[in-house]
Amino acid sequence: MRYSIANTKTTILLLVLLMSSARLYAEDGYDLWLRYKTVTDGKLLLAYRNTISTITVAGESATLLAAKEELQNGLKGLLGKNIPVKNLLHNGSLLAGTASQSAVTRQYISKEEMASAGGEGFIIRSVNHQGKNIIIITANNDIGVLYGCFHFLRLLQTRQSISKLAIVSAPTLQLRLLNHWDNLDRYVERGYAGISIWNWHTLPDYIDPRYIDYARANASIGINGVSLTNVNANAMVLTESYLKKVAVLANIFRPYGIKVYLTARFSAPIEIGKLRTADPLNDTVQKWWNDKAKEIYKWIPDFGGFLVKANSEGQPGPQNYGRDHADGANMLADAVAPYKGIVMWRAFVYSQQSDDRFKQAYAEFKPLDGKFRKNVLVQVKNGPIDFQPREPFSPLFGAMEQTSLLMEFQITQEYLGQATHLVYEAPMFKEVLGTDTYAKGKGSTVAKVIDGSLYHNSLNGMTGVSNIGNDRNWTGHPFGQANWYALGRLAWDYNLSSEEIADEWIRETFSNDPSFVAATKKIMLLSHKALVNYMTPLGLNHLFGNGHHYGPAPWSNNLPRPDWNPVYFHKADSFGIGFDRTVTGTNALDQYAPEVREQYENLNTCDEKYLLWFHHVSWKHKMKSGRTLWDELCYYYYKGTEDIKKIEQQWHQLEKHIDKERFQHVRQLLSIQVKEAEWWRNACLLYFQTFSKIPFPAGYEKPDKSLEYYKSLNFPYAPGN
Ligand code: GCV
Repeated sequence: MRYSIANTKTTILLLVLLMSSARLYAEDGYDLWLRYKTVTDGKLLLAYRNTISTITVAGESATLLAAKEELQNGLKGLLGKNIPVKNLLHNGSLLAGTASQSAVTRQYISKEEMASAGGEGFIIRSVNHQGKNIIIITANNDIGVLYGCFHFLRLLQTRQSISKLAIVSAPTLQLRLLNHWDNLDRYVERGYAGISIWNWHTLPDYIDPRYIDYARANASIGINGVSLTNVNANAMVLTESYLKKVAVLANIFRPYGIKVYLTARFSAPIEIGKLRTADPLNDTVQKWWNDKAKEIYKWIPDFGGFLVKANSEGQPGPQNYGRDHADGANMLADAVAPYKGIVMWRAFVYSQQSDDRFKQAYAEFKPLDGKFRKNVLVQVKNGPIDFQPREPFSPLFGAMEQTSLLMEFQITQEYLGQATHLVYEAPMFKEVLGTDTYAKGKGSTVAKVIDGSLYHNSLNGMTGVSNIGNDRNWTGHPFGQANWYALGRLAWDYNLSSEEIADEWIRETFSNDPSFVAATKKIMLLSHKALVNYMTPLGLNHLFGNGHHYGPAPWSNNLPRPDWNPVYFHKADSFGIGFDRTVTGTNALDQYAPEVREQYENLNTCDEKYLLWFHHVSWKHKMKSGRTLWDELCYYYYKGTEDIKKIEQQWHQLEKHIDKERFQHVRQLLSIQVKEAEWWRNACLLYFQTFSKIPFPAGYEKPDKSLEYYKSLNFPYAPGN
């Protein structure tokens, strides 16, 4: 065989080209849940093709153009053929537009029905119009039409029948937000999926197509606002050169119904305004913020408003000037009020002076109830401490009758194995939303507090601290996408079950193969429980290594502030373990309504999943299972680890059902997760055993390493260090 050098070069080139085109089409997770792969069930494909023949969009706004494009692309993918856009209606037309723009729509959908869709909701209806079967997707506003189009595509993506549609859907919450903790240098605080997607350097001139796909993804799940920057804020973002960049992002997001918010550093008047003070009661400071608001709205006419972290973890705030949170929030609220802006003022505060970090937010904010302007929401983390794997609800929910509260969940898995562990967070979100605060008697759930219905608040909403970065698949762990998805879907309708949301997401993201869907759903629904058990069972919390918050370090006690050290949180001693928050302890339980307090204050009736949140319990205490507390702790640490092993095995069975890229990615991460569950279990139990002095119950495999070994591990490269 004769091979010339030129031939060899050509072959190599061809191979490289082939490989790179294979890479282009590889399933890298970029498309999220908007994959729009052609329906493979021939019968169903035919039924869909017979039902949809053309697209008609009534109107030409940027939002409706986005809707049209999404329908065209989505249907082309799903149906495997072009669906033409036509002005006239045909049999099989999809008619999208507001009722005001379409006489045909008005003919079939009454004013009352339209009213039920509200400002952002939509209606999807199959009708027979002059002998033609058509499907109407309508709303009171263009954005509702776009949401309706995404929902319609979801029906096909999840293989539902579209033959007789009669859907009305309206969001349960007004503000459905993401909070990015992205710094201007693109470092993402608690971000585990690369650097920030906001490329401040190339903005405003270069528009990364990712910005548009980000907006599409958010709109598809109903997210309607994003705070772009870290709550540990940099005042520079409020300067003109950055506002021009922010304005470009706002322009991109606007057609998708997404408003932009910025974090406001409280000391900005000093840092970028050259004032000598940031005292909120000072006239010059107030004028500075008023002028700043005017300038912002010049660049971004629909700017959403400010998100503020003040007097928390070293951030400046009104207390620096002897003022309170209401003084600070109201000053900013007054500045944005003329433009219908809002202020989201965070309640994540805790100080060294308090005898219990759990109590601090309530102690500072409860006395201020009624003092905030109407355009202020107090943004409260779901639990009283800090996004632990499981927390009881923050006592502020239900306690603030005259204040709008915004729920803050954390999508990024700071304390949940970050982007390495597979954890589906919807069950955790739902657990909090469904808990009864008893603030106005039985049925006063946290959900009813944050949707404003309990106290008739004018503003309401939910936000998630984003897990998005510039990793090709957006979230690092392929299953991290499910948590972004779940936050949006729950903010739209918190009555959806974790199972329903998982079902949708799996079908849209991976496959509709029934055995894959069933098995993956099982994995997802078990994952949070498993993680709680191998990390912090029975109400343990904050056992994480300082700084990185990744691995276990329950022994850690070297930080100057006691409430930053794990030993402060678990209080293990020779008698037992747990934090006494009853009257014999810090009495934090008193911050809850009496019915909630009663549920938790009795050691024997307290829900055991929260036991060590509220009680210091003897190692020998008899649990409901009949085991002693020590044995129960061992039982759960081992159970969590076994469950994650089970999940790993179940995933291995699924290889043939999906693409090899994502299968392998998840498989390899699961093998790390299994090892790390064992690490958590062994490190925690060996350490707690130094107090309990009780052997492991019979039948458990003994840790193969010593406590000294686990204590010697450190993570200089872990994010957060
Ligand atoms: C943005 C925790 C995190 C911090 C975060 C803070 C907050 O303490 O570890 O990184 O700071 O919460 O929510 O403000």
